Amino acid sequence: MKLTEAKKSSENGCNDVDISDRAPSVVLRSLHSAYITKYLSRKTTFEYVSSEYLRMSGIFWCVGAMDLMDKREWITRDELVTVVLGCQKQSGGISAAPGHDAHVLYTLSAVQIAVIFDFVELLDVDGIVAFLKERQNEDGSFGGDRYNEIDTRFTFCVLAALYLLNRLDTVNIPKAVEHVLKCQNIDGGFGTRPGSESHAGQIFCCLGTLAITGQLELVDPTKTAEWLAQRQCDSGGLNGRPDKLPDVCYSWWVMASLAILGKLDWINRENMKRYITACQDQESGGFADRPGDEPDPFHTLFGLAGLSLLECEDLEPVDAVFCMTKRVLGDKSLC
Ligand code: GRG
Repeated sequence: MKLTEAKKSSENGCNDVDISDRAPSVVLRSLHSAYITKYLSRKTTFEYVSSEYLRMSGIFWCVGAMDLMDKREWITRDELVTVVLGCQKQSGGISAAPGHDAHVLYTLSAVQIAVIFDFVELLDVDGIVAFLKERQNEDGSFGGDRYNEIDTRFTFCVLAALYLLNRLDTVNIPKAVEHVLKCQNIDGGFGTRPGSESHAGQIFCCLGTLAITGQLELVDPTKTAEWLAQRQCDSGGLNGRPDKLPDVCYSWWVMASLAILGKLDWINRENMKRYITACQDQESGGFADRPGDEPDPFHTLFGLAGLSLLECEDLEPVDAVFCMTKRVLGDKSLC
């Protein structure tokens, strides 16, 4: 039975959830590492098979979550090298899984995995860079793949991957920044494209892009941070836009954005921690979007990363731009 029910909060008009007194309040580290190990070892489950289309990112979420808990020996470097190299296409880009098309989303995830397990030198870096460079349009925007759907997520993916590969100079940075600024709205937020609704995930991508390119001073931090801080509901959880339910992944997208702006103290940390820890599954391990829902690797990474931003429970410090530990990034860490 679900521990929570969605309810309308009378106080701020935001959809919210109740947190049960029985919900966990400390980080269940060993359960989470068991959950991740089991998730990647049971390759015939419906959950695993049906998520093939995003596999490379799924592996990054698992690898990233384990790295935040300082677990290194749960998977071999060789296994990850085989997976990543098996997905590099003739275009140079990397796909979610063998037989799928290359996309910037999975190319960034593959580069992040290679950085965490220290095998960038085994990648065809020139091929990756050529694929990423080709995604830029005349107006500075980036498409995700050869079909050229435009989204500020893809701008972030390209620039983050190039930064991690030391090849940022390959694309037109002033044009990329100009395009990102056109995606800002009068409420201080950013959307997928010029004129699109502000959304916390896109704000993260746009601020991350500006941080990577050293152009953060082009935004008014107060206005954007106000919009972000208003995402906190009475339960302590954060939503991604007004009048939506809280979701543990926004503990990352919103808090990382506030951290990039130097305004992480604009959310109530205690309530935030209470919400994130309540999203843990105390039987199987892993985090869900909301307390009592089914856990998955996506919410597990972003739940742990959110707790790391809050400096909780012995988790490795996380970089707010790359969602990777500062330990693996070394002097590449930005925030
Ligand atoms: C991991 C560092 C790192 C980068 C990846 C792909 C990407 C870069 C960022 C994605 C940012 C983003 C758009 C996150 C939002 C994801 C999400 C839960 C979307 C759901 O949107 P809706 O409209 O949900 O279905 P809401 O919460 O608005 O109801």
